[in-house]
Amino acid sequence: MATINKNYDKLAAGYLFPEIAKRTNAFLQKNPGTEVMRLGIGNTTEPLTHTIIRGLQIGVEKLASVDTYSGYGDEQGDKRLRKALADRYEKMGVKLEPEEIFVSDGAKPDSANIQSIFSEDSVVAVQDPAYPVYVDSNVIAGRTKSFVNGKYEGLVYMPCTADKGFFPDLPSERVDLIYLCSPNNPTGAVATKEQLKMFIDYARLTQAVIIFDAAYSAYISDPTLPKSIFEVEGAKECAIEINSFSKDAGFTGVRLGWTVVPKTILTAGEDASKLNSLWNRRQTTMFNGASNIVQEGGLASLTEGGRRECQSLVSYYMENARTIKEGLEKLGLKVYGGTNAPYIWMKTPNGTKSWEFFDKLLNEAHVVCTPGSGFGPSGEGYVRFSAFGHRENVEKAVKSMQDNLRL
Ligand code: PGU
Repeated sequence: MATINKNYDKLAAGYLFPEIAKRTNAFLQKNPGTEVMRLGIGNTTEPLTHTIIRGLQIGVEKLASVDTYSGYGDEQGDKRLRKALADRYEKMGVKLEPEEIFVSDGAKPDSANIQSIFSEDSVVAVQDPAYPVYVDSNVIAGRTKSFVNGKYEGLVYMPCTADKGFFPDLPSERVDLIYLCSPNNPTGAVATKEQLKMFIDYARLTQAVIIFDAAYSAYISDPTLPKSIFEVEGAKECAIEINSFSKDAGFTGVRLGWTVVPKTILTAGEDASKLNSLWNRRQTTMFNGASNIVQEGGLASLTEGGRRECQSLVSYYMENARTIKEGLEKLGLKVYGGTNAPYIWMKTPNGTKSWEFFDKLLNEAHVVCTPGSGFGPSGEGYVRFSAFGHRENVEKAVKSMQDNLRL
């Protein structure tokens, strides 16, 4: 008799973004013909650039001829792409072997799956609020107990509050795995080198491992802020980094990402290369490599021309971020983020709960946001706006909020 993985029953709610889509669709059914402006999910809207399209076309053309056709590739990714990514790190002063870089079909699956190479009884710490995948994947893996008062028992929440610039203090109890995300989803805060160093020193001292999600690193324009945790001394001994082609190359639907597992990470009683070989084992067993067509597109995005074009995509979305930020500020609202990050994190007025404000915004201004409480208990009383919309839509949303929102 089959029994289900009961850990799924522990999950407090449905996955955040389908829940938002469900509520938006319910609103549209009740109000047919209403134009809704979506600043909820961080989903890209602008077309792929010329160089990337050409790269993808090359990938397709190769499949049309017996001489250049390829079937299954290396599960870890095309060697050329791993090398190009290593070169990209080198430009930041970070030396990595291509064998330390694993190409994947995106940062979401990697950030959900990475926990599987750690022991079941690992104590996990997350920033609060955080991208929900870190928490939910550990709940499913059985590392938590019940959901009580907005928190999973057994999970260590590191509050990220406005008074501390949305960066957490070190955990006060002993933890084994620490998820950090910078630029942060949802708060838009970017960690400084000093802040990361504090966590790296802690991790080295306690042999904890940091899982660093850098999916939005391309949005950092301040040269003093680190785009990779490996820019900070000591990180190669304690950190795994996850990244994506989604947010700068526009691959949200195309699907491509990568994870760096250095061969120098210290874990209790194991060789330093053990985590690298475990992730290799995991990927070769459970993943058959990213699409060969898509990897050609990824390679094209890393050429000089490709990088330049991606930079203009990033600037486009950052202009949206500015429009949203200034629009909300004009309404007298308190906002954070949106300068080196594509998310604007807004304090709801008059202590309104996040979901309540979500409904108010949808009903009054026909704008969709993401309720902060969906990212963790410290997100209550905030909402997140995504800058990944089409300009016209973003401008309409801001105007509608200014004209229709009753504050
Ligand atoms: N990591 C972070 C921190 C993210 O915010 C997202 C997307 C990803 C990874 C996903 O990267 P892929 O390479 O595309 O897999 N966050 C979006 C989309 C929601 C979702 O479920 O992924 C968001 O709105 O938060």
